[in-house]
Amino acid sequence: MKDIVDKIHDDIKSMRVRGALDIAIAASKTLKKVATSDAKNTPQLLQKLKRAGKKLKSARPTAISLPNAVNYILYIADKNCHLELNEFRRKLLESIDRFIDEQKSALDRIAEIGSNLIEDNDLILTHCNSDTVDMLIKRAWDDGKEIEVVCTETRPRYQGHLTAKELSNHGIPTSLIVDSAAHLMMKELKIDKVIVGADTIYASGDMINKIGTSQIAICARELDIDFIVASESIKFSPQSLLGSRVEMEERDPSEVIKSGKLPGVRVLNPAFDITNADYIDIFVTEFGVIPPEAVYHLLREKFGWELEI
Ligand code: RI2
Repeated sequence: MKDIVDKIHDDIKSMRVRGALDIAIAASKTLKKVATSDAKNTPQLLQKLKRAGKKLKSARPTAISLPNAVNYILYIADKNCHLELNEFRRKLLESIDRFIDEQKSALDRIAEIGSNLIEDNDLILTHCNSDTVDMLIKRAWDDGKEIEVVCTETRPRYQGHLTAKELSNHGIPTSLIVDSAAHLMMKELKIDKVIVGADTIYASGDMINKIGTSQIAICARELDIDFIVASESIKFSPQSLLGSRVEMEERDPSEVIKSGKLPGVRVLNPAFDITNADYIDIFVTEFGVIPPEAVYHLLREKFGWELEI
């Protein structure tokens, strides 16, 4: 049987498990399993956890939520490595459970805060598939807001179809457009708000999300449409305070062209792009609504531990 760490690594890499928050939670649950596995003593278990963490972090490079979750759990493990094995395990499992619960509460809090930003008759455009955005929009609908949503398909993997299905199953009037119709539809349908999720947010307020997000943000600015990012703080990059940048994932050409090639043509498949802070109006986080300029302060306040390592 395949080792659980290898299995989850492969699930994340192949995007069977996807979405920035979901991959962080999947990695946390995997480390929880490793924490309950056989070991002779604390140093041995700590070694196992570090090996597993390294493997999990290598599954996909761009969403900072993945290393943030793993690094946090390893930080707690390191801090408690003086404890004897059973006590070490107990402490660690408790911390992982608390961490996972905090992520779920963050999602809920963002939905609550975000719903208050939505007005009756708002026409919202979203790109790709973000659980955070889905939750926010569904909460607004449940709170009685009469809204409609336009989803972009999000080639090449069509995650926009997932969003459209989810929101329409919830009873929300939903339309689907091809990615290249975004500008025209934003203008003709008179979109009120664009709301997207995030994979990584830098201290500068620049934000990484699914490929195509940045051009939608530029269109939103041209048309004077609010551009809102809904994101848990787990997607903020503490290392960006020190100038560090994540690797931008480039996926297999076979996701774009079934055969993987067009004779004589190089097929490129970048999975993410960076939206400049200048094009972002606000971030909705579990700590409240903040402008891009406030990301720096939030990072210093909430992720000080990360910079101590
Ligand atoms: P939640 C996804 O990445 C999308 O880019 C989405 O906007 C972002 O993660 C955040 O998703 P991918 O895994 O955490 O589809 O809000 O490449 O679910």
